[in-house]
Amino acid sequence: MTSEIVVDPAPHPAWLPDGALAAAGRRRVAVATPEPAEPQRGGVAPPGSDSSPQVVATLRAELERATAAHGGAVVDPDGSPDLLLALVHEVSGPGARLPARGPDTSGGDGFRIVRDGGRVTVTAETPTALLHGWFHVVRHGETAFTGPDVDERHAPAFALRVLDHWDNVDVHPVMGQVERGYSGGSIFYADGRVRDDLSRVTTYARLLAATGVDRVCINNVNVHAREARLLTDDLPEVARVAAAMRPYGVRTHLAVSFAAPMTLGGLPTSDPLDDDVRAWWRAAADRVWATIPDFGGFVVKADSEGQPGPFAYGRDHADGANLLAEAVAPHDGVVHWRAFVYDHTQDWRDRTTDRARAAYDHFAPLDGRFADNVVVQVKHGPIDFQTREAVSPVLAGMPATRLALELQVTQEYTGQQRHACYLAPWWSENLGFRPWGAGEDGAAVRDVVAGRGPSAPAAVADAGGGGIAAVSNVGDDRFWTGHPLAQANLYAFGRLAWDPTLEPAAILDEWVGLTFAGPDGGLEPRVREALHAVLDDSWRTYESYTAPLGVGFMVRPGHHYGPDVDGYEYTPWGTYHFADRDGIGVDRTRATGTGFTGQYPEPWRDVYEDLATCPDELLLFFHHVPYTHVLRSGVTVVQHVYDTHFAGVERVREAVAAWESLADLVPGALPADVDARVRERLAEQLRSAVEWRDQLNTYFFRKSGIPDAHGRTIF
Ligand code: GCW
Repeated sequence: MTSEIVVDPAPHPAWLPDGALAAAGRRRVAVATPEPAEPQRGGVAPPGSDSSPQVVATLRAELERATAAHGGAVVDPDGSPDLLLALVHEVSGPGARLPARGPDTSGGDGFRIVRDGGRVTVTAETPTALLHGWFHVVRHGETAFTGPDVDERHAPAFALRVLDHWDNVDVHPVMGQVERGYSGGSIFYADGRVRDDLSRVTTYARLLAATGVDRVCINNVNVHAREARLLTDDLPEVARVAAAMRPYGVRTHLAVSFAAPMTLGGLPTSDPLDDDVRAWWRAAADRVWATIPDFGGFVVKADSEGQPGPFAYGRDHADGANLLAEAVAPHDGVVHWRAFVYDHTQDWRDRTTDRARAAYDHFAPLDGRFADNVVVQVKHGPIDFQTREAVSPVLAGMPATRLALELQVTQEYTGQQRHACYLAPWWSENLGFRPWGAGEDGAAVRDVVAGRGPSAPAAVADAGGGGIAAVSNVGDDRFWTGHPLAQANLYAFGRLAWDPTLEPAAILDEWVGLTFAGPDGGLEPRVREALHAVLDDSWRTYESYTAPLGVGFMVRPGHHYGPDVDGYEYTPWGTYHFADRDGIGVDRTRATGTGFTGQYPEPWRDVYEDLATCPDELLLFFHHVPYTHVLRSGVTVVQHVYDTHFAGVERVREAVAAWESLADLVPGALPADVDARVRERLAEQLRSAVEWRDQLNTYFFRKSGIPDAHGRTIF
């Protein structure tokens, strides 16, 4: 008989294996509610009803599950539990009121945790906040109980913490089931409809609740004809998805098409100032909230890459966004309106048009005109989720607007979940970027999107800003994310959405401790070490063997995987590097280039403008320089390309070796299926890194004629 690997059809438990619940599960635990909040009808509240009783039921089920697995017990609140989770009308004790309330948030999301002589009490004003408190305890394992006495308050930095799915209902002929998805099909849709079995969606909501994400937009921002109908004919199906996530306090959003009044409503126009169009959107929103009372809101990509928008009617994006805002306002809904607007039919011969300028040029003049329930959602960089690019100046240019930072967890440009690339360090850099330097009290991007940017008006501040959003990397793959180690990116996004000041290495440590917890909650220390070795610097490693010095792209057009230096050079997409025999880079200066540097406030407008002060890692993003330009490291641009590409491959080899050093732990501390998948991905990463190295080095050698100073092999 051949030995077959039996594949467990259940999804991988990610960061919530039963072992991760061991510390709490061994103890006496209790839930207290101020008044009976038991759900009606056999434990399940009717779909669309208030989520609170359901989340209380979830919490009880979590405790039952943990104690059943680990020998503890669920006891009465007055039975001197080791852990008491108590819902209270108002969190009392030292400190101010819990923050993170806004008109469109689900209430106080924070909780208080007190540890006193080994007894832990968590109090919160809402069941969802209490659930977050429970997962906080889980995350801390034994130390949640054995650590020194504490009295702490925890609340999310951002009121809105969203994952956007680019999932299509129908398989798109080019983009597939999930646009830029590298983890199989959609967890929401199969066979052209919402899945019958949505249990996996509930498991997903559980994983998200354990990180801090509390909203999910369930369809692609490129809204095709089939997907548009989620807003109308398919509402009962959307309600089923919402019901699947509600038990974990996760709210549902939909991406909608700006042309819906025409394509779905049969109107002759979608003009945002047309009365019939306004009435159509109001009626559409009324129907949505009548079906799903805790629905979150709409996400819109308009006038971008072929999606319809207000420009067709000579209107601007404030007109467009406010049209939808008016429709959802009676329901406390929110509109996430994306700032990703640029000309994708550019003439490559035209050196004056600069895609990097587009979002600011379109949106900054509209500051102050957006309704209070509009969030303008801004990609972190001015181009498109590159491995390295400058921080978008839009984030500093719209003080009177609720802005959200948009990140990409799915690794479109960062190795497509075939390469291990832990993105938290990159996101942290963006969140911590200070657009005004030490000025404006040193405010950072994370302050701006929390509504605490300089001169934020009360409406922006009170709403807690626009928060954070990211494109999910999840699919119906057994490991959720294709590459098992890409789960760390999803986890890290959720944790940074809750607390953007967390250290990436500390987040990774949490993720490892939970994900690789043994049955009793313990972790083999070598697993921790190896995962830090593989992941801590993996984003910089990826950067080193791909596009250099902030120039971006150089990927294969269309699918965006693997090297193709000139792939986009003569295309309409506006993503050029301008390499010739003498030099490379995009001149975005005010003096001689596109003037993009002028979109930044001081100090960056001058720091980036001047070759002498522009940071090397963004050199080619802002300047066109000769290959012989000497970097701060003392080497020339072309030598830097050679050095980093050779070194990058060696670092991938080291990652492979670090993983292989765990071979004796398989199976056991390291499950065989995880090991097999990671090995397969690492082999592809190494192959691909070699390809990147050789193509990039050869390209620049052939262009410049300058040999490698160390005489290494270039083709
Ligand atoms: O990065 C680009 C992707 C598109 C995507 C677009 C966007 C959903 O290549 O696939 O479309 O960004 O963010 O809208």
